[in-house]
Order: sequence, then C-alpha cells, then structure tokens
Amino acid sequence: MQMTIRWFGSGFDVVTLEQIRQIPGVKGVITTLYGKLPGEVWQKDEIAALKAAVEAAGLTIAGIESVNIHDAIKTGASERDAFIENYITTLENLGEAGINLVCYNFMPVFDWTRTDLAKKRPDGSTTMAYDQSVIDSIDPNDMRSLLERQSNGFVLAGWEPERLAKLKELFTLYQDVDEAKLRANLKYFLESVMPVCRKYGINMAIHPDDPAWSVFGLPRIVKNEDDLLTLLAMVDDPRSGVTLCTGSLGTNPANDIPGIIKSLKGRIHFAHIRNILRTGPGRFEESAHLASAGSLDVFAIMKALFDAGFDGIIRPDHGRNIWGEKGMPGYGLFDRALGACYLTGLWEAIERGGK
Ligand code: DNO
Repeated sequence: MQMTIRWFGSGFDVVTLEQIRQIPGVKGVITTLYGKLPGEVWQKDEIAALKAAVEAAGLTIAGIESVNIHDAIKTGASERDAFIENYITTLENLGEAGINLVCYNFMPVFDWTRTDLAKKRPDGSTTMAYDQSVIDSIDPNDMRSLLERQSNGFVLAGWEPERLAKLKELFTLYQDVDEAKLRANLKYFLESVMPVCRKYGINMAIHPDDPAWSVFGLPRIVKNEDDLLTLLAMVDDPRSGVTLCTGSLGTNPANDIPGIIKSLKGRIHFAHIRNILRTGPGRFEESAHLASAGSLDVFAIMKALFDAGFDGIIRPDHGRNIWGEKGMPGYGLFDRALGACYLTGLWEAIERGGK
C-alpha cells in the first residue's frame, strides 16, 4: 500500500509540496495538469516540468487524477476518434515519463455533485454535503452558480468553467445517451486505449459516480457492484481497473463496500478512502475519516483491502474544513493529513495483527 495526497499543482493548490512531504507516511502525490481541458494533449515538456517540481520536493508522482475525457467520447459523437487519439498521445507521454496510474471518470456533464460546500457541523468545522431535494428543485443550469458562490474562488476538480459555460449545449449532447449507449461508448474508449496501456504498463482506474445514482436524469453506469463487474468484464484486461472511492459508492446504503472489494479483487488500482454520514434518504455529508465519525466502517474497508492483497495506491479523500484553514472545499491540508495518518495507522495495525 502506498499512501499519497492529491495535489493540484503550483498556481492552483494552496497546499504546498513541502507541507505534503511532512505528513508521516506520505511519499507520493496524485496530481494533474489542472489547467488542461478535456480533450487536450498533455505535452512531454509539461509532464516533465510537473514531475521535476514534485521530485524537487522529495516526492514522486504516484498517479494522475484525472486525465478527463472529452464529452465527444462519452456521447460517441463523430469527433470522438480524434479525441481518443489525443488521449492516447497523452497516455504515451505519461508512460514515457514513467507514470502508470491514470484515474478518470465517465460521468455525463457533471463530475461529483454537492449542494453545499461549507455545511456547518456541530464541532464548528464545515464540510461538503448533498441533498437530493435541492437538486430536484433547481434547474441544472443553476448548478454552476450554486457551487461557484461557495467555492472560495477555487475551480473545483472536474467543474471546468469553460465546459460549464455551455451547459445547455452539453445537456443537448447527452439527450439520446442512455445507460446502454454510455456503456458502449466506454467500451469503445477502453478498447482503444488498452494497447497503449499495455505497452507502458499504465493502469486505468475508473472513478465511481458520485453520488451513486442518476443526477438530473443523466445516465450513470458506475454506481454499484453490478456496474463495476459489468465494466470489468466488458473489457477484461488487467490494465482496466477501478478507483475504489468509498465516499462515492457509500452514498447508497445498499452498496456493501467490503463485499465489493472482495469481488473486484485484483482490479482495484487506486483507492480513495473517506467517510460520509448519511443523514436521510438522498442526503449525506462528509465526515472525518474515522469509522466512528460516519456511516462507513472504514476499518472493515481497510481490512477488506488488506485481505484482498491490495498493494496499490491509496489517498485520503475529501477532508472537512478545520482549524480556520482557507482551502479548496474538500481539499484543505489539515483534515486530509489527519485522514492519511488514521488510514496508515489502521493499515499498520491490520498488517501487524495478521502476523
Ligand atoms: C472529487 C473527485 C472527482 C474525481 C474524478 C475522477 O473530489 O473525487 O473529481 O477526481 O471524478 O475523474
């Protein structure tokens, strides 16, 4: 198991590599070229500069989150082959640089969705929360302004303003895309990129839908164990795997995460571990990582990973905003550092306990 922290890059992240390096047990970062739009090629010199910055701080790049996928690929539009070519070139350039983990998602229009980015908790911290009744009562075109008002001036991961400026157009693009079509488009994409992944040993790790149900009537195909097993069988190559995101899958109480870990054995390339507190049907808020702080049994999750022989990359996921930090919602330093230590501690105890 390798513990990492997500870092958005100089100029985008207010958390520094120097701070990350001082978190016990963390030797690598999960990073990205944050300014890139889906569909653009990541050039070799840009990747080299990112790598040099991380390595100069005494860390390594453990993987990329995300190389985002252009909507033409997700919708199967006629320009998709050109964008897939670009994606392959990006993978080649990453592979040449020795980077071999790429997290991506296949969510239509919106990436992860929240309705409140700074919900006050009883202990005075703030956290991100979701309430389906808010989504049901607003026009999807208002989502952008709802989140931008609360984002402390940061661009949220996967919420590129350039794309969201064209929301109406995006919804039109997806109007004939149902789950079956989205799945077929994912298959087409994965089959196209597998040869380059095999060549460079790159693991593709799809991120589950967050929340794990349809939002604004859009199709969702990575919501539960059946979806995950279907997509793994559909392109049955060990290079095509999963990002086990507990906070996403855990939004649906029917998802038994330790059970899912067991059945995905060997195909989990990356794990995002965090806890959430379910506060009612279709409602949840992000809690501290501790098992006792939320609805997910984080100990049982780590134990299931250990028992499945997981030896991949983990990161703590969203943190609450604590100690007055002015951070990107979900991605401040303090609570994620606490999360990393807790998860590393659990792992150490499980590993030693087993001996
Ligand atoms: C949010 C993240 C997502 C995730 C992408 C993966 O915090 O979990 O933006 O990175 O869905 O492509």
